[in-house]
Amino acid sequence: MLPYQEQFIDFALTTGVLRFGEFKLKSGRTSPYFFNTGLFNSGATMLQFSRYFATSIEHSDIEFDVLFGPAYKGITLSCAVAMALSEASGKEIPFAFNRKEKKDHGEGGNMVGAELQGRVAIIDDVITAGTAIRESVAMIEATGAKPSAVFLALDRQEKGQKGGEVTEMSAIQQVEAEFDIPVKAIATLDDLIEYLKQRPEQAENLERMHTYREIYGIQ
Ligand code: OMP
Repeated sequence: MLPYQEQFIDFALTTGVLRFGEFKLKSGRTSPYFFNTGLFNSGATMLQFSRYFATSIEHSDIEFDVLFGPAYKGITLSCAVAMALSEASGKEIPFAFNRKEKKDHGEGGNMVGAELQGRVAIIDDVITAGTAIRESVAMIEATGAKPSAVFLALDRQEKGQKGGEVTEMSAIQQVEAEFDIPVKAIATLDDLIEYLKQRPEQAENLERMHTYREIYGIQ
């Protein structure tokens, strides 16, 4: 775990975005932690969040031409992270997002922002089933551009589900394999566990996280 990842986990905990407890997930699983980026809901916290995202993207060494955020969460995310990346690099970072409702007047269509061209990186907070990413890939390909990477806030590194069956690969690994594109998250479940290991007062949470990883974690 790199220092910025540890700082990001600290920040997610102080803002209440990352919580330990008992949470029911979309998959039906009961998780000892939950990550809710909807709570980065002020100018200051969004700015800080987007700077961590920018640092993670720079560490990935993945190059791209346009940053694309799927509606709705990706709308604010693509804008904020493009700003943070510009701040860090001094470069123009074109960004775009879609609207869910197609507009039939004015400029029409469902894309807003920079034209999708060249290598397009998708940005989102967490992938659960990968539906939003698959839809994004289809939208990007329909414009003739190339989906080239996915940037996420957290990789839960847990087994996926397909047609009611548990899969050995996570939804993220499935996306990587299916589209042959890299996925890079600011932090992962492994990072969270490493973070807890360094904090003796978190021993109970660590144990619950270990148990959860043993049952649902990917190899
Ligand atoms: P979208 O933002 O629509 O992709 O949904 C993400 C889903 O992941 C939401 O249903 C969340 O409730 C869920 N989720 C988190 O946001 N954070 C987690 O730590 C775990 C989940 C989840 O349910 O797996």
